[in-house]
Amino acid sequence: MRLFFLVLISLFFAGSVVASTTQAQAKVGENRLIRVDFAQSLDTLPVFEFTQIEFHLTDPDGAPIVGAAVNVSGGMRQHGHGLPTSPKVAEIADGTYRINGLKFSMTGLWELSLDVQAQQLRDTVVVEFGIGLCVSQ
Ligand SMILES: [Cu+2]
Repeated sequence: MRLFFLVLISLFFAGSVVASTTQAQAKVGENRLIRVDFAQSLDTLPVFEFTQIEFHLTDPDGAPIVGAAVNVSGGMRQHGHGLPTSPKVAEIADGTYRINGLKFSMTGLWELSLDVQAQQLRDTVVVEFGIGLCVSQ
């Protein structure tokens, strides 16, 4: 019975992941001051091993945001737990950043929150994505 329930949940998320994937590639901040373009598809990230994510940060005019301090947090909302590690963000080129030390401890629906601070600008981008879910597309 419990397994059946899990399968049902997986099927439900498998459907919604396809729709959310395209949104996860580029996302505008809650204050509409920043735009985050991810260099890779987030739902193909590995489980159980260290990984990294690169993204490009731009302002509403499309200009790269240089020298931002980015704080990463996240977890699994449904499970009520956070990230198993404390990832850090480094700028690797003008406006291009890399999240290091990232690890996902299980398959399922994860959420990452990027809190961006640059000069007077402050904005947050939250992305949700499924990892290790069977997506047939
Ligand atoms: Cu979990």
